[in-house]
Amino acid sequence: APTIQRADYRPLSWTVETVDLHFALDPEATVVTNRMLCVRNPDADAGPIRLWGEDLKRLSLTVDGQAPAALRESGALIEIDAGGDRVVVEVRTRIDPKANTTLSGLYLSNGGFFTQCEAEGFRRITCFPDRPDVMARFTVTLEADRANCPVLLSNGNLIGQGELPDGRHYARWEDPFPKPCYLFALVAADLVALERTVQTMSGREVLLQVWVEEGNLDRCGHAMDSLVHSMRWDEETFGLELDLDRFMIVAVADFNMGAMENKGLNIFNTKFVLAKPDTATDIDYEHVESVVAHEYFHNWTGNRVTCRDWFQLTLKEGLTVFRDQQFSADMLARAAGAEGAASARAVKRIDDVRVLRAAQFPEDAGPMAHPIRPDSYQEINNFYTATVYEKGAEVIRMLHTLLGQEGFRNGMDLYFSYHDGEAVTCDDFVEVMSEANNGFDLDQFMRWYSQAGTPRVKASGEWNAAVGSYTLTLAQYTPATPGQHAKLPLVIPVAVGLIGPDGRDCALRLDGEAQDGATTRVLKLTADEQRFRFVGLAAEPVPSLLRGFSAPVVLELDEDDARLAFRMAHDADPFNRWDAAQRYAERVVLAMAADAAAPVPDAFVAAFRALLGDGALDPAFRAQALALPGEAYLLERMAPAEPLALRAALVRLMRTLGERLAADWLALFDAMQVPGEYRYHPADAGRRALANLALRYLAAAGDGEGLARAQTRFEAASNMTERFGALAALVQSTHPAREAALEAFHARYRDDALVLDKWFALQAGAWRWDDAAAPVLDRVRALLSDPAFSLSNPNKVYALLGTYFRANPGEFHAADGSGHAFWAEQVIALNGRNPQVAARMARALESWRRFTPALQASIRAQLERVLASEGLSPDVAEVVGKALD
Ligand code: BAL
Ligand code: ZN
Repeated sequence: APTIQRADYRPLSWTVETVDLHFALDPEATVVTNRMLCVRNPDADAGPIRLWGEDLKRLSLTVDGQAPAALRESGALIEIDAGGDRVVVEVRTRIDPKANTTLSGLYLSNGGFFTQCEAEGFRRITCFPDRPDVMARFTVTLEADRANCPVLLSNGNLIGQGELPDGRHYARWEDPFPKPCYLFALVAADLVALERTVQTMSGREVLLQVWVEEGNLDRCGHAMDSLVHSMRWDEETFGLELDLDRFMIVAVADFNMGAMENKGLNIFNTKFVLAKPDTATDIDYEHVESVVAHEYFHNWTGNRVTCRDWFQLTLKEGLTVFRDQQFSADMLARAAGAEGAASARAVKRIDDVRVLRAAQFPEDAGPMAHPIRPDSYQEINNFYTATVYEKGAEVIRMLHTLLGQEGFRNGMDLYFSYHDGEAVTCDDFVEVMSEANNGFDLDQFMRWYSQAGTPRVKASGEWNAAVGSYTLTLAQYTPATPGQHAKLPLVIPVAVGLIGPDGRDCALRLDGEAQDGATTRVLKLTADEQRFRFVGLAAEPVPSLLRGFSAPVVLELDEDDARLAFRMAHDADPFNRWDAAQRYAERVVLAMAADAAAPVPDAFVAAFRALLGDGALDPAFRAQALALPGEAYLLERMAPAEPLALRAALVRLMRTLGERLAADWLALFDAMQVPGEYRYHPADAGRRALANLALRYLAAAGDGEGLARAQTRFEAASNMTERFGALAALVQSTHPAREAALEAFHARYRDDALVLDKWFALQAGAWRWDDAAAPVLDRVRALLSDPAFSLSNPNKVYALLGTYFRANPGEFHAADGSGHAFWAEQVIALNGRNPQVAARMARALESWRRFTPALQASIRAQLERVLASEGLSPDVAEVVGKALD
């Protein structure tokens, strides 16, 4: 596929002012009539009207009612010559939603019609200038069979509805706000809604609806509450109000992404809407809340102000992820009360950083590495990445840190006052941030938008006892990434504290500055290397750097075990306290992976035990601090990566911590029981998480009492968090009850697709604790033919295949190459059905060059096999091609 370059952006010669769409919906032959008022763009060069269409049967195309004078086609692009400044182009197309397995454009799910248009799905519905910089006002008429599709929804406000002959009916919708076509949506299905009416900050009444299949109505309450909380938060935090009379969320079981922010009609993967205690875990509840918030926040950051072109994707995604992270942190802090707020915020920060390290750091170090604002792509769908989203959010967070809460808010206000209703660029955003802050210099900061790769910050300290000064030297470098060899220094905010020998933070004073009593301050690292001299210190301090993870970098700092244990016990910054535990665990596990005979150090067990038993610490925080670093992250830290050795080390470490701390874990489990009926509340969730973690360690150690507790909990649990936690512990053991528990779980939830996803994932992600046990691949293969599994449903693919490929490296990278061959088989099978999903699975092997030579040879052969396969989609071709490059 051709490569598209950011630098090639040109405005279109013609845009669209209004569009009137008519859908005669039919599962196999839907006819779409699209009447566009096309207008010449005064800011562009003269040229033809450009439309894109893909997989369409074009029935007719007229310009002002006539056949066009000249029409040229090349691939998906259609060019039409037109005179004058305003013309009406009418296109009729026929599409086959039933045959559309890509889930992009118009498709069927359980008999209903749904759409997904971002990034370029609209061109699979009709011919249109399918770019985000074309913002038009949409009016939409839907016609469908009333019995099959009693509910007909589109963006905006309902302006008409009625009956038609032959059992059909129609609805007409009008969206008052101009929007790009990627925000268009329709739903025609048999659904019911949970409704609520609320008042916005200016006193307007708005109708909120969550639409689901009838049997799911009892699982919508949390999504509705989350929506109301999101609305309030955006009003209070940014002064942003809902701009429509009606806001709808629709749940659909077949969906490529998590959810989609279509104007006024958000379409969601059921996974991020449905929740009730018996079927959803605390983590599911959290995810529902944050995804509802994310999509709702897009209404301003994404819809009212959108992207000029797809290279600017992080303009809306990085900013909106930052907003949803802040929202979740505020919600957690509020629930925790004044005393627990800091810890609650840190727990959220830890969650976000775990995701960044597990998904984004490897991406930044692999063949798909790209800046948060990429310079080129072959297939835009491949760039909905952890870099654009999560690193993008980190970049916004750094802006927030540099400008402060108020400065950031001023910048946001100015952004909307300048750009409401426009399609803009990342430069536009950063420019208003600067302007709203007295011209704050952000020129160098812009490098975060153009440089790929995870920067390294190397820190070292020098203590001068004679004068009581501590000189911190910070140096930065960013490793080369594909196509970007030379890197320039970035603006890196480094939040610093200095811990005294008594474990308390020292008051910070830089040489030449007055004492202000602060114990954490943000240093701005802008050069390759800088020194910061702290004075007035009574004794040599222990540095605590990058507090709160103030920048998305790898911190390189020589700390011995004793110092890590000290910070694990004393760092006043809860994020860094967690990070010290992670660093210590990483060091121990990597040493064990390098040497199968290396023991688990007593000092580590002691430091772990101290955290475990520290009742002053919030349970949710302890659950984070006692969980080992993620396997994907650890692999990233190994050179070369040896997944089997790493797994063996993790098995041994889990076992040892389970055995040596068995009594502590048992006591902790008992102490963390949550009495009474289930409610989703962060405090309860923290206790349940810690209890579940205790069971994991006990099960890993094969502890009889622990396993008995797991079995009892599994059988008696009143909610999914406890039931699934117990099941997960049993599965992570060699206990004979393991299989029976899996079967019982299946029997109980056989008709519940979302719960079965958990069941698939648990088995695909299982570790082997018994050398004689069969490879997990045997189980994954068997599950492929389970009646509940389907390659056509993305959630099923992510649960079974995604978990095996991405979350079970110790099995997937079996030395005989069986996992790799299976990967190729499945990627090829998916490619023909759903290229987006196939490409996501394909990415599981992109970092193959980091592995040992034998694994590299095995993976390369399978990458080549996929590349040579027939009918490869541009999506998969880009991933595999870049991996082999
Ligand atoms: N815009 C795609 C889905 C999301 O990021 O909300
Ligand atoms: Zn988004």
